Amino acid sequence: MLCQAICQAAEVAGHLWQKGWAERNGGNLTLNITEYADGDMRSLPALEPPRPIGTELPYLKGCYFYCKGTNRRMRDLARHPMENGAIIRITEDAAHYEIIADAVVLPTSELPAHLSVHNYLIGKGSSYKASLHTHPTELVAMSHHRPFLEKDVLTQLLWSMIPETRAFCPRGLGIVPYMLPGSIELAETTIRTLDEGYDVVLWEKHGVFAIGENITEAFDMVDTLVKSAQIYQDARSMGFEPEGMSGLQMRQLADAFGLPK
Ligand code: 2HA
Ligand code: ZN
Repeated sequence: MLCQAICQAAEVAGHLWQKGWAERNGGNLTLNITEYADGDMRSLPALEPPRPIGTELPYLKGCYFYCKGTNRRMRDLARHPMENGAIIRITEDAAHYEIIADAVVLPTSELPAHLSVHNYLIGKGSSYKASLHTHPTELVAMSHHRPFLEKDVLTQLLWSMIPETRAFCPRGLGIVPYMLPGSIELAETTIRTLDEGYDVVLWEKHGVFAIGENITEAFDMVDTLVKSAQIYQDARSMGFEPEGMSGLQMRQLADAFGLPK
């Protein structure tokens, strides 16, 4: 089962590269794999002394995560997930992690955001186990336009481009103002925005952060939003403002499929 989760991460990493959302070492992903931590995994020694997370995350005490390595490429992780990622264990003080397998590959630079989000998810009793950060070109481009950064403007616009986006990204797209990549501030603002009810948030002029039961689900929501962004941009480049589905059409869709909001 652990292999399956990591294979799924490798498959998604390949999609990210193919989509053009993962230039160089861009993006990162983490999986909460604590449910697969059997006696053998729990008895693995740390490969080096514990490192600070930079914050204390009480719900993560003794948890296990698969993390993409910092400076590692998604296209490499797709083929060699254990050489471009690592399994870490959170120590008893809930403020440090130790790398236990397979090799000393330092986790992603966005570790504070990823682990803080996992801590938040466990704290609220969520069954979500995966978090994904990537750089989808069309969505990042749209984040450079101030009017799109008003609350739920992009959600409504992207939902209205094609019924699938309303149906398969039913919680919309939250907005996080530009903040230093890798910072605790970015992690905390991401959590506050997810807590408003979103499963995907847009990091202004940087990328998106998505959560899901598994990494494929997180990827699919981003993919659906990007499809809408592409339809919008194609229409604009053909010289017209797309009409979009009406409010009534979207409400009918929400009623028919029992969608939230
Ligand atoms: O991991 O995308 O935000 C590289 C990044 C940092
Ligand atoms: Zn990034």
